[in-house]
Amino acid sequence: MSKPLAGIKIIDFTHVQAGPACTQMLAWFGADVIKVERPGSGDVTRSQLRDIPDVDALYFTMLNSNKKSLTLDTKKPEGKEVLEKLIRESDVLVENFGPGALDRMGFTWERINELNPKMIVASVKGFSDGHHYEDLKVYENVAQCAGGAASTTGFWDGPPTVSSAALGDTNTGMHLAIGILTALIGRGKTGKGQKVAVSMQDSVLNLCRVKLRDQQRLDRIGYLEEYPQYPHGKFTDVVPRGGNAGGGGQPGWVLKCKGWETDPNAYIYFTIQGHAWAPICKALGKEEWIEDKAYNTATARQDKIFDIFAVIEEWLKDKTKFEAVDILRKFDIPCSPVMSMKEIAADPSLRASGTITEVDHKERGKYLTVGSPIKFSDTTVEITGSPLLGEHTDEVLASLGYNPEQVAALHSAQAV
Ligand code: CAO
Repeated sequence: MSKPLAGIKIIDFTHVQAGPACTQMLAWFGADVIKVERPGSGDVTRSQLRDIPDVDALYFTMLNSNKKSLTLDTKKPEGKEVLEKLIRESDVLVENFGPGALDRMGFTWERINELNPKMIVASVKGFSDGHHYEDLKVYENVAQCAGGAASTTGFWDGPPTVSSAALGDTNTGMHLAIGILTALIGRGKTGKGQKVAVSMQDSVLNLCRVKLRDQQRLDRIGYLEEYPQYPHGKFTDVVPRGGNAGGGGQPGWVLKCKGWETDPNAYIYFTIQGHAWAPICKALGKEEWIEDKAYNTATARQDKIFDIFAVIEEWLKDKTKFEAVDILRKFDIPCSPVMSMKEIAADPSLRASGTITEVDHKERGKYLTVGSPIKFSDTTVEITGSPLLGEHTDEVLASLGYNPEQVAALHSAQAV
């Protein structure tokens, strides 16, 4: 069966992570994604953090699967001409250059719209248009700080902390993918393309929605009952860092299991779901707490929640994180082992579902990547290796109508 996005042609003018994560996902779902890269060097991630000399780095291969690579110097007149032809024939152009770079190249929104009124132009920037920081170049951790994630992550006695999850990069790319698909559906109704813009700050903030909820609650009542600061600690006028506390109405914490002294990940996350109090007591062998008024409501437990966690840790002392979860799941308690990346790479369920998948690369051989987290009933997502730099240059030029002599001329002008 043809893939849902088959026939959609995308000029992928992206680099590093935010843009490539977006176009990679669209390529997985069948779009024809042509990555445009500078001749000679290409996407900077090809050579960043290499583990094998002279071979595309994993940073690149894991974000650029299922794409074609066209080298093109879009600052040269010959290169601009090729890009113009591509724009005329494509549906979407995605870019995440620094602010103003596309305009400086001569490809303003107005110019692209003139070349192809059906074209959707999708951009990632650090900050949104008109923002007082709109001129800033931005990387992942900068966005996490700008979007409110860092000030609310970590422990209260430590500095603002960034997450290892790519909230600024891949998350922004996923927002952009939604924007592009929305614009494509819109174009089906109006026949017109449009500009889709997503900022990294906004995308981080969109994931920090509950922290803005907490700021407003704090402003009104002066405390936040689900934070470890309550009721024994102090609140200021800003949302504090809550360590590993649960962000909703269910208290939770990371708890030590057997072996934590030597294994940095011998922990589980344990959630005390209000209506699961009786099963929790049964699982822990603390049946006397079930009816005890000092324990049997969420409010009664609040001031001794860390004493309760200490009792659970005592119970966990002789159990590995996997043994503990195997017991707790029978009591319907929301919990998980803290998984290391090594454990995730070997996890049989993640392998079976294709979320962790092995891909072949022409020069690197086999490597692991994260496959599609989105599963379909009728669409199989196959992940193919990332392209070598310029691997599809001649093929793409031929598809644009360039004959072999013209292709050779572009090569000798170093425009491709
Ligand atoms: N041919 C010719 N020139 C090319 C080209 C090509 N194929 N591809 C890129 N270039 C040029 C651009 O036109 C630009 O030139 P000018 O600055 O002279 O106009 C130049 O390369 C550099 O582009 P850049 O500003 O995007 O690159 P940078 O390394 O300085 O900055 C980054 C990188 C990521 C900080 C910046 O691109 C950015 O802020 N992007 C938006 C936010 C974003 O996506 N960040 C996430 C990155 S993932 O962590």
